[in-house]
Amino acid sequence: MEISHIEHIGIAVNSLDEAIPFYENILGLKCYKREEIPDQQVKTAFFMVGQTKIELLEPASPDSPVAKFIEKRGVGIHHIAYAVENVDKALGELAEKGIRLIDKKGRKGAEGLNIGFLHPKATMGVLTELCSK
Ligand code: CMX
Repeated sequence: MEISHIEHIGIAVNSLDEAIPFYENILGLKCYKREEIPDQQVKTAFFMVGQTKIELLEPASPDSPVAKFIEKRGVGIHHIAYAVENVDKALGELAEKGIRLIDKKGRKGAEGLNIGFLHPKATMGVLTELCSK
């Protein structure tokens, strides 16, 4: 598996409407897209920083994994996503190495990317995502 760059950093927030003005007016970044991902119960907002994105995540329902995360740990960095050539292949290689995975196969994430999560227990507590186009 070869990682080319950090594709995005996911940050859990209570409200996109409240968080976006900080990123735009204080950090000077531009929110280029908002997207809801119904099967993961999150609403997202994206900012480009070089070749890496900041992805704000607002829970779309009280049962959302992001709502559970905020309840347990508060708002803040939720996950780091690395870009790879082929998520399914990378997940297969990790499974062969005995790494605990959340997703055995890629699924559809934001921006039409194929994504898969590694279990935070296998990654020293950092929820880690792999993505490919
Ligand atoms: N960082 C670190 N640890 C985390 C974590 C996070 N973001 N989220 C959960 N955990 C920990 C939990 O605290 C829990 O630990 P304990 O067993 O010690 O209590 C453990 O991981 C399992 O968590 P869980 O919520 O009980 O497990 P689930 O299998 O239900 O969910 C997870 C796992 C991480 C995939 C889910 O909580 C999640 O966050 N899904 C991702 C949602 C998301 O971000 N979607 C948007 C993606 C869009 C995109 O990037 O394209």
